[in-house]
Amino acid sequence: MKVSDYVVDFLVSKGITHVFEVCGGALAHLLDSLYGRNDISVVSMHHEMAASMAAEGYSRASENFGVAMATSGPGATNMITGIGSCFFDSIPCLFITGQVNTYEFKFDRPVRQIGFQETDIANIVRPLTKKATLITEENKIRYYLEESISIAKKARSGPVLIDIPLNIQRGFINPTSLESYSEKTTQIADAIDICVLQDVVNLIKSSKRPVVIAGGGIRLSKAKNVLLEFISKTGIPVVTSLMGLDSFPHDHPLFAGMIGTYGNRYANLTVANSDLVLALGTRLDTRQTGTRPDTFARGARIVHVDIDPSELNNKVKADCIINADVKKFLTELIELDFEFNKNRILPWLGKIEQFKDRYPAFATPAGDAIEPNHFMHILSDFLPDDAIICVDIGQNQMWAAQSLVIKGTQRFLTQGGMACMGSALPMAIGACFAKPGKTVVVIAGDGGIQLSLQELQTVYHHNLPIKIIMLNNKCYGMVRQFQEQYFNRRFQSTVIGYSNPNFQDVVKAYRIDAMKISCNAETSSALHKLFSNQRPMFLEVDIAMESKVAPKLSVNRPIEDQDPFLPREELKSNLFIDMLAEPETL
Ligand SMILES: Cc1ncc(C[n+]2csc(CCOP(=O)(O)OP(=O)(O)O)c2C)c(N)n1
Ligand SMILES: [Mg+2]
Repeated sequence: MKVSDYVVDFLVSKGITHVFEVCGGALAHLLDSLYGRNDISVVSMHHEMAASMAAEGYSRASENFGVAMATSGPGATNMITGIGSCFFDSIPCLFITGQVNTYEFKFDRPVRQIGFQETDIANIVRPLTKKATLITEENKIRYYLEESISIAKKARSGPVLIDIPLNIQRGFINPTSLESYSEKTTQIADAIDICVLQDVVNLIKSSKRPVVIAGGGIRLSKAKNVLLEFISKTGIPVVTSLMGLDSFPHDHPLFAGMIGTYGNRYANLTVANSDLVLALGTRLDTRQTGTRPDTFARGARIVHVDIDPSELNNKVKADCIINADVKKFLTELIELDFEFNKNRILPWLGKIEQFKDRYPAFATPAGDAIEPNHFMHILSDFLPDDAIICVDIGQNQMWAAQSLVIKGTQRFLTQGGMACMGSALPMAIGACFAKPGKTVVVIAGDGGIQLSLQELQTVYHHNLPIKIIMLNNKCYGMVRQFQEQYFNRRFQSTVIGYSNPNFQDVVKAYRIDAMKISCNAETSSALHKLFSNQRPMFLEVDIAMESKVAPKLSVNRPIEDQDPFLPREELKSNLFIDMLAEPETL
């Protein structure tokens, strides 16, 4: 049997339905093995970055793993950004690259290149993958495929790459006599120490202002339902990180918003004031804690649970660290069957409601102009309970995160660590193939969409029911806002030197229906139209260039003190903890 046929059979046996790729000579045999198959399909993208991110979207949406393929040299290097995104956000994904024949590969000879487009991609992506392997023997194909998938999916999950030279692709093997990979035993202890769990129970019982921070790990460990169970048992309010945004329903009475630099003010106040933080499956990144982690939740005992031991006691020092899968932690905690008197935290819940009333995530605009946070709130009403919302990078991402009401089984897919402009559209394409029939929405800005515009052709070609909503502020808004705050409005390269095409014309050139709105009165009917059919559609939403993401945490401020700043007396009246002195340097 040909090795390339074996690779395709292997993917099918793992439940893979689609492979995202851009062709090239070094992929020739793998592509040929995909020809005419009816158990797996090829989705030909128009840029390898998009192929890598479509695989990422497929993986995020399917909760299996995605596969992208590219040719050697530029094809392989173009995938690096998607590979890195999977690494930072713990997304299991298999990247397959074609390589020149092993007899044309330089190995350790002191030349730059021997074969045409020869590029040592495995070594290049090693710091961005859990494992990157150049295959030099046909008979190792089964071993490395099995090993790679096992490593990719095992917590903490992430991307793997397999580089397959042409002569290996076309080589012949006897599939029944191939070496297989047997998984090594996991290093995580089987049961969590009962004394540690008991300590956590005691902390919960004695706390008056507890809060759960749900991170991306809740989704990754499939702990959404057990988290809901834990919350209904204890009545503890929940905030999420950006990555954890879809791990708890926003219409739940105990949902208290998203925390962080661009977090909801009420969410940040909740964490700042808490006396017990249960941080579950979150790395407590600087974007969540602010630039001074020592000031973060400084009145609270912190219990930090994470599958990755290196993330524990990393930026934030916790009182109790537990290296475990969060699903396992929550399940074992619930099994202890402890009683928790919910009444003791009623005043705390009342306070959180007060914060929500006082500092809502959006306001109804006074004039005609579209206010992005308000727009997101209206949009939520149109989204089916199982919609997959793919969100790009920039102000648009933060408005969506602050004000969409994520409910039912809705997904919110966005890149956290890599945060690459132009990622939402290809991720949506991947999500569409992973979950056919679901409404898939893209939210992007005018700057970001241009990095993936060519993929409108993929959308058209497959008639994917993707609803693209582009917020047009005619600039790189997120960086412009930064320049306004810290660079005295010197808008180099965000406004100066930046321009847009006529998006309506461009989108129509791809034979996709396009609409545009510029005032509030048009919003509802446009959204109605957008979601009235199963065709791809594009909605351009004109917003003011000056639109800001607010609130926003400035450098050196603790999370409770976001910009626009509250009068000091008002901030003080919101705090159960001591107010910090003004920072000396901003
Ligand atoms: C590939 C890439 N290049 C640069 C950046 C830095 N960056 C972050 S947000 C942003 C501006 C995004 O502009 P736009 O897509 O119009 O969104 P807006 O902030 O205006 O909503 C830039 C340039 C990035 N995240 N990704
Ligand atoms: Mg913009």
